This record gives sequence, structure tokens and C-alpha cells, in this order.
Amino acid sequence: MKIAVLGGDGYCGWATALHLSARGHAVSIVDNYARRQWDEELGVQTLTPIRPLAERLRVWKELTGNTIEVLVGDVTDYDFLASAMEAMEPDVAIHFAEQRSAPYSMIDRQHAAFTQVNNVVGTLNLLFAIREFQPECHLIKLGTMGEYGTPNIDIEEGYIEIQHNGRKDVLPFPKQPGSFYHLSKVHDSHNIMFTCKIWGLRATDLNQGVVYGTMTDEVALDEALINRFDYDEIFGTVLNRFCVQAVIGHPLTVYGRGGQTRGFLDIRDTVGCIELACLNPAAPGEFRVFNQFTEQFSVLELASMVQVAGEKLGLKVKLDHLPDPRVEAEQHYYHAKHSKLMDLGLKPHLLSESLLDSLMNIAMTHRHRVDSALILPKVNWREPRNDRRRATGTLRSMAGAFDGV
Ligand code: NAD
Ligand code: USQ
Repeated sequence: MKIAVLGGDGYCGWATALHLSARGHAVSIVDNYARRQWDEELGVQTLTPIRPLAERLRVWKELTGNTIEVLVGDVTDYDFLASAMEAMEPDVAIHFAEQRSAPYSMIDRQHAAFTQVNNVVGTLNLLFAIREFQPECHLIKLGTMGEYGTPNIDIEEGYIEIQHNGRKDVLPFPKQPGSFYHLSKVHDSHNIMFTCKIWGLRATDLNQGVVYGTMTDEVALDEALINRFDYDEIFGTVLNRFCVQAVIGHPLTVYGRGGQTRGFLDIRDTVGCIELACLNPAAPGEFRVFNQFTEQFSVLELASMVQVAGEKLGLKVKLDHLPDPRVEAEQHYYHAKHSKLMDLGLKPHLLSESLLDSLMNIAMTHRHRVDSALILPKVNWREPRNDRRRATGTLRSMAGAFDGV
């Protein structure tokens, strides 16, 4: 298949591009390197030293003989995206190219607006470009489990059958997202569902849980292919952060009571799920939703697993309950269905098997690169920063998206 990976220089996108290229698909990457710029803006770095995209792809070609094309540009720029779609003619477009940090979207008004414009306009442009140039193309869109929030009932995969005043219907599952970032994903889902209905587009929305780990079979082939491993308070996700904290002797930063429960998956399962979605496309007009995670854990459960794994490496790992900087339920019911990808053949990698190898050992290897000033949370959901005091050139110039709206 001809596969376009939008956001292919990022964490999930890079692992996916290599995985699909290794399977013999013709892969093209679209990326504007925004994520590398956001790292600079925030003064943060991935724990693992990622190489420039051109170097990564040169090494991949030397190792495998496979070429991955790159189109550098911003998906919120419709002229760029339209010409990219015309050039790539993809059978599948996998859309990772969004601002994906909840804390980043909660810094202040400017970051909230940037996140929603970048994500919602990028997806809207992609829908129009597919309709105009490649209407048969299967859109695989990365959504998030956080679209649903934490309702006091079981979470279904996208839709729920409801009975009301003696009538019944199958309707989109209610959405209660917890940040301006998570809200952008809900807005995307609505736009995609609408265009499947009116234009007959075919789409799979993958409501992914929190991803952990950095190694996949392909990334492991060479040091130059190494993937991101973020641990800072803005882009670092909870398990990666805990592993880094454990190896540098920082108490694990459990926010609030730690009963917050989420779905999780190994990056190897991210690429496996995406491959399954490519090989089993949605039908024309279908808007399909899969919940993409393999296990659920509370924050406290993760902390105690990391403590045990740390002990095996001779580390004494402490735990700290910090006031929760987010507005979220700290103790709640959580039971989310996730059988559709299993039905298609997913064989999950379990955290208990990969915690030491794929996480703790990576953290140990690169611990000299840790900046401990990046650990404690500073972004506060209740008190966004007043952005009129500081207008940064960086955000303005990156946000070409603002010009058009
Ligand atoms: P990432 O930040 O590592 O990668 C995103 C990539 O998209 C970056 O390379 C960035 O430069 C690019 N990008 C962003 N905006 C762009 C634009 N306007 N034009 C072109 N390129 C642009 O993020 P990730 O962790 O790989 O996440 C990828 C997707 O998966 C996101 O949509 C995210 O919401 C979703 N997701 C991630 C996780 C996770 O735990 N990492 C969990 C659930 C869902
Ligand atoms: N948490 C802590 N301590 C920390 C960091 C986080 O207790 O040091 C808690 C948070 O309060 C939250 C939970 O851990 O309750 C998860 O936080 P996270 O930062 O790991 O994940 P989140 O902000 O939800 O976002 C990540 C990705 C995002 C993706 C989402 C999937 O950054 O792109 O959409 O996971 S989901 O959570 O299912 O919505």
C-alpha cells in the first residue's frame, strides 16, 4: 500500500513509519518539525538523543534498502497539504500530526488556541484534501481515550445504545474531555464523523491510551534510529516519567491520591494496531472507532510497579503525593472496552514483561542526560498563565495557522 504518515518525525509516527516500511509498504512522511521547535520553546529534550530526520532516514535506507519519502510542511497550510496528497496518492493516511500534550494546551490562552487551531484545522484540511484528491483513501486518525473522560459507567468503543422515552438509538458515546488538548480531539472526531456521512469518506478513529516505551523491532536495529522518550512535565507521560524519576533518585510524582486510572499500551502495540487498521480498512462512509490500549492501571499501581522494578536494579524508589495540578477525578470507576483490535488479531505486550527492558533500562542508560529541573509540574489547570505579559515570537511565527482564521 501507499501510506502517508502525517507526523512521522514524532514518537508514535516514527515507530509506525519504520514498521510499515519494513513490511514492504511505500511510506511517505509529512512533518513540519513543530515538535522539535516546541522542545526548544520549552527548553526540554527527549531523554534519548534523537537524530535529525534526514539522518534517520539515510540510516534506515542503508540498513534495509527501503526509501521513505519526506514532505516537509504544515498540515494547517492547505496548499501544502493538497499538493502533498496529490504527490503521494496514498491508499491510507495515518494522521499523528497534532500538538498532543494536555499540559502544553493548559499553559495559557495562547497555547490553548494554538493547540486547537493546529489540531482542528489540520484535520479539517486533511478531510478536504482526501475528498478533493483521494476520496478512496482510508483515514486512520489518532484520537485519545481521554475524549471519554471518566464516566461512572462502562466506556464503549465509540458508540452506545441508548433508550430514551421508549425509543432507542445507537449514538456517539458521551465525551467529557479534561484539557483543551483532549477537547481538540473531540472536535476532530465530530468533523471526521460528519464528513464520512456527507462525502462517504472512510475513517478509523483510534482512541489511544497512554503510550509507553521506546523500543520496537525496527528502532532497535541501530542507535541512529532511536525514538523519543519524554520525561518532562509537559510532554513526558506518566510511566516514562516515573522510570526516569526512579533512576535519578527523585520521588515518584503521584498527582493527588493517585487513583486516576487510564488505559495504557506499549509502543510496539501502537504500531501493531495501526498495521491492523491499515490491513482491515473502514468501508466507504463508515466512521469506525477502536479503543486502542491493552491494560488499565491507576497512577498508584504504576508507581508501585516501578518501585518493584527499581528494587531489582538496586534502586530505592520513594513516592510523593503532590497536589494535583490538573482538574480530574483522583478516585473513580473505570472500565473501558477494548476488544475490536484484539478481534482483528492484536497480541498485546504486557507491561509486567517490558517494564525492565523497554523502560527502566533505557532510563538507566541515558540517565546522564536527565535535567531534574524538568520534573516537577508547573502548569496548573486552575491558574493559566496571563499571556499578555509575554508575547513570544516563537509561537507567533510557528502558528501560521492563526493567519488564516
Ligand atoms: P509527537 O509530538 O511526538 O509527534 C507529533 C508529530 O506531528 C511531530 O513530529 C510534529 O512535528 C508533527 N506535527 C504537529 N503539528 C503539525 C503540523 N501542523 N503539521 C505537520 N506536522 C505537525 O506526538 P506523539 O506522541 O507521536 O502522538 C502522535 C499522535 O498520537 C497525536 O495525535 C496524539 O494525540 C496521539 N496520541 C499519543 C499518545 C501518547 O501517549 N504519545 C496517546 C494517545 C494518543
Ligand atoms: N500523572 C501523575 N504524575 C505525573 C504525570 C501524570 O500522577 O508525573 C497523572 C495525570 O494527572 C493523569 C495521568 O497520570 O491522571 C496520565 O497523565 P499523562 O501525562 O501520562 O497522560 P495525558 O495527559 O492523559 O496524555 C497522554 C498523551 C496524550 C494522549 C493521552 C491518552 O500525552 O497525547 O492523548 O495520554 S489518554 O490519557 O488516554 O487520554
